[in-house]
Amino acid sequence: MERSLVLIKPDAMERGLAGAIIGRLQGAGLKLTALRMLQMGKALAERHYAIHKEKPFFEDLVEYITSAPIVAAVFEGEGAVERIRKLMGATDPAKAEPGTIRKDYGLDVQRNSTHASDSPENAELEIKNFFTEKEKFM
Ligand code: IDP
Ligand code: MG
Repeated sequence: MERSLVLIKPDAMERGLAGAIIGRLQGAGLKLTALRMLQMGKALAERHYAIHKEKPFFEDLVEYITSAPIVAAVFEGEGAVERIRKLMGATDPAKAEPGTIRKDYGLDVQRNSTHASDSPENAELEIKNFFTEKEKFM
């Protein structure tokens, strides 16, 4: 089944929005299959956002995403990647469609509340940065 990595970013965590955002994805029929809270270190942030390392906003982005604890989640479903991108809306909340998560919760183009994978292939790579396949605790 198709999977997507979702991150609830520091701006949303600081406003207590993790439950609301997870609830919206579950309410849309996506299945939550992994969940953890963590504070990203610089190395993980640079790996997760490696594709943007030449962008002018890269350093700021790494500083922001490592600034506070986040929630990482895996959601599963048919066409999950595209469905979740649609539910989140455009990168810039000001340009996001009404009713999307970023329109409702995002603050600006950087502090846009969520990350979601942009292809099934990238989802599988991104998930590996945050989860091992079979976790057991005792
Ligand atoms: P996406 O999260 O919608 O896939 P990307 O272009 O992959 O958007 O950018 C990754 C993240 O980098 C965005 O979610 C946002 O937090 C930040 N970002 C993107 N563009 C800008 C910008 O122009 N200024 C500041 N931050 C940006
Ligand atoms: Mg992206």
